[in-house]
Amino acid sequence: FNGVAYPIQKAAAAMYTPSGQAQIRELTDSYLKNARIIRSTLEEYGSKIAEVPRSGKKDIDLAVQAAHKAATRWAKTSASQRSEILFKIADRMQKNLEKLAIVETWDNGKAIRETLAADIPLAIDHFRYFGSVIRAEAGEISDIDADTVSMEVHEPLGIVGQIIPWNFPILMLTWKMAPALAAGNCTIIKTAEQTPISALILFELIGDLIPPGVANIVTGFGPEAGKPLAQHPDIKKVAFTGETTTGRLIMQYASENIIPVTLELGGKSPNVFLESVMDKDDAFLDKAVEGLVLFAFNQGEVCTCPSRALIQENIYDKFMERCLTRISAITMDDPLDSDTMMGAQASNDQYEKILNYIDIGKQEGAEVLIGGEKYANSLYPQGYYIKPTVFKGHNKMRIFQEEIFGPVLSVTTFKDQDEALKIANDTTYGLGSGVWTRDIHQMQLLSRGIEAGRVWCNCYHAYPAHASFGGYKKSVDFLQEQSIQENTKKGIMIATLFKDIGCH
Ligand code: TXE
Repeated sequence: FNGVAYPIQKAAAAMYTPSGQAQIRELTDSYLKNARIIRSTLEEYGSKIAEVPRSGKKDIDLAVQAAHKAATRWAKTSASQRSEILFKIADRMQKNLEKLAIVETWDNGKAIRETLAADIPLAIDHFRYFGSVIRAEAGEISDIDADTVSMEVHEPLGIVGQIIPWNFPILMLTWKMAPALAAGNCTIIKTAEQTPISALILFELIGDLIPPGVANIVTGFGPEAGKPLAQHPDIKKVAFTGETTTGRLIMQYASENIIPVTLELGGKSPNVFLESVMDKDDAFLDKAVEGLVLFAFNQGEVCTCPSRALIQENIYDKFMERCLTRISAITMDDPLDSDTMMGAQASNDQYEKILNYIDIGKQEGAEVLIGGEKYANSLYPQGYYIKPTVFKGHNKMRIFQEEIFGPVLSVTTFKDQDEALKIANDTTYGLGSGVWTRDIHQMQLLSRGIEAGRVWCNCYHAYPAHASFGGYKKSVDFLQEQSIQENTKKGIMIATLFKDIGCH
């Protein structure tokens, strides 16, 4: 992990630390000019910024026809031709980094420092990654007997349907589209109705690089545009990211035509903090606290964000005191301001959902340690801002069991390793998780014992394209489509000292 210069690590560094702030400043100098222009065009809160098509079955049919025309020729292109196109897409995105970051912030509400330093650079890196690995992909030959060999070759599926959510519009699109195109498939992407704009702008930017019909984009609502896509008899695979109940529907639709499905659904990611995070000078402790605060409170609209913190009871007081101090330092302001650490929630629905869960937590008797209410941003007083919130309670509460998808952290304590494991696995989800300890034995035990597709150890939310990820239980199979050869994996990512995450 040390030495992997990965954009999200830099983004992480940039969030809270003085040196990180300087890095972000460098990135944002030229951007700020644009941001001011954009801001001055936003006359009042709630103004319309764009109109997008509300597509339906007819549009899906058109997209499938377009893909159908392109599919045979595209499938016959060489891996190096496709690789070159993916690299060109990455280069074009790199040149337009600021534009894409601003649009993404506008579309979703997340802070510009995230889109500028994480979302868009990660997307660019994934196009480069899949442009590279497709050239290295090799089949296998088995010797059957002296006269016979059996060959395994990889062939594209054809047209794939990809339905994405609103929390990482461009990155989510990339996670789905880059491997599909690399493998020689044509794709039809259905964006989330809340955030269609950045994906359209991206397509405008890269449209001339991709042969017509190979990559198609459709905007609109789930039941109107997503359903006919998942049901379409000419679709050979559906990839979906979103809510678990929607995932179930997608499986039903796809089953009508026996279409294989990849689902990435919700999460309730436990992060276990063991007593050995305490060290002589508190350096390790501070890093662990930083890791939790940084990733729990970037709007919390990340399927793997640490939404449950399990803290060993003998370190709870000191740990929590530091944690709350860090949380109080989080700045919430205009998402386009590069000093803003936490932006707005993505939509009114999501905002209401989170506030409702905050009420549920209070009614369940959980103790509010910080936050627990909306935040009135001076620039957009009616914007969808919620204060970073920490509840103390127990794992049977709904706020510990259900996906809130907001800046709400549910905290509980445990006595020993066995109890930690029991609490961590007491959930229907199994997506992300974290283990924080200086004891390698505990790390090994917990990282193998936690039922989650990714266990980060002494680090968090690093998403290198070349690190595997899976999913357990109702989270199904996270990022399976990231791998061109599909299979389910559990990824354990260990950072020895957590130093390159740049918390200090
Ligand atoms: O998700 P939906 P929503 C969770 C999170 C959030 C909740 C609701 O807890 O609060 O889901 O978010 C399309 N047929 N996650 O309502 O509805 C929809 O148009 C076909 C976790 O936005 O699942 C969009 O493109 N498609 C998640 C996509 O599905 C349908 C990220 C996701 O929307 C459809 C987002 C239908 N019947 C939300 N209904 C994660 N794991 O990252 C909707 N869609």
